[in-house]
Amino acid sequence: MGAQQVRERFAELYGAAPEGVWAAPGRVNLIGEHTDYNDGFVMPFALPHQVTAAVSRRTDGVLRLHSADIEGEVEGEVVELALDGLAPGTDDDWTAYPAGVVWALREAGHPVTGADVHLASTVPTGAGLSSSAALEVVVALALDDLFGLELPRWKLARLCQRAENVYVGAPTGIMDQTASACCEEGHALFLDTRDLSQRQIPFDLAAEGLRLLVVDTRVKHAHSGGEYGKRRAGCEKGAALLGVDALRDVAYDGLDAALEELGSDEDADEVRRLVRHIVTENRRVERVVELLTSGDVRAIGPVLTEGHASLRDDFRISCPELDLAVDTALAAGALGARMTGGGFGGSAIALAEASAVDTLTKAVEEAFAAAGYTAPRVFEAVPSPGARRLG
Ligand code: GAF
Repeated sequence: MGAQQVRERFAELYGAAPEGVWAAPGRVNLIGEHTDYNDGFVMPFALPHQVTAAVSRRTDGVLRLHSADIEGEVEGEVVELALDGLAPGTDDDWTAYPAGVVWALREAGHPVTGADVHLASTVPTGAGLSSSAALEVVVALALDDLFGLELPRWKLARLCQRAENVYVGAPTGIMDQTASACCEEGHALFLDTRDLSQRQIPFDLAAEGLRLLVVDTRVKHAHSGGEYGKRRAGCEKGAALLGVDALRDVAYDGLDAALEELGSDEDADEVRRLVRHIVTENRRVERVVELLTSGDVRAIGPVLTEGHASLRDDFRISCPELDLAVDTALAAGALGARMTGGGFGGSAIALAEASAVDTLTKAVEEAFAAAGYTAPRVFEAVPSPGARRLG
């Protein structure tokens, strides 16, 4: 959605031009899944798909929200909310994300006195590509600019996470908001979620003759549902049983000893599997960083595929559509493939030679049709810029 279109629609809705237009992207996570609430490592990059927001300040304690095209919703009326009435659990539709950000900013003591907001999104929703984080971050960045808050990007991400955890009620980690706020074009973001230290890792696939395809299975997922929270609770239980602050503290070399310590009865089995995924996944992120920094991009393929097996067999958050996308991509010549994001639906990614893209896309589409699944949406993901002001 172009900035000009969003600006014009804002003027139609609110009767004056907006003070500015901002954009924040969705993301693909290359590797490092469910590690973020275990103080671990993640490695997302920004998509070209983004949420664009035209925003003006208000001084009367009113927040007006309008969205052009939140997927699955008919374009509705302008929603008007009183800032003093904002409270966790009061909104149960898309407005909870921007309203939650305003609530989190004010709760942290920032002087936000109201706003008119018009949003348009090109990020597929429920596809594991962080459409909600993009929605939060674009609003946070616009308000930060307009009210002169000058918050660092990591802090904006934290406030957005608070909006999602407390206001919306989804117990997610910090990866998606940080990705949307901090990613850079042509790079993947190596983020240590313990202290939020970051490194931008050059990730120029085109220069290598490679492509990264996203297969949106169209199986919708939601993190406020119970399964995400159950995995999180299981990881916390594992950390407590092992006497560490977070599973990040279990060293890869000490994994066998840790698994033994957890015992071998049936009850311990689930926790053991969760621990094994987190510890090996952190190692995989480090491995991908090493390979990318040494210029061996093709060699990350098998590491991605290993990550999928771990999410499917140990963390148990894949689904038949994601497995079919991954298996078909690999059989059609992908160098590596895995599900990406929170799981239970959403998207898979496949790393492939540029020359293999058409064959691979066709193979996935045919496999979905043969299985009787809804047609997937397959597109190329190019590492794109993070959140920014457009005008
Ligand atoms: C979702 C969450 F929002 C993230 O915090 C992260 O846990 C991810 O699932 C899994 O890696 O996107």
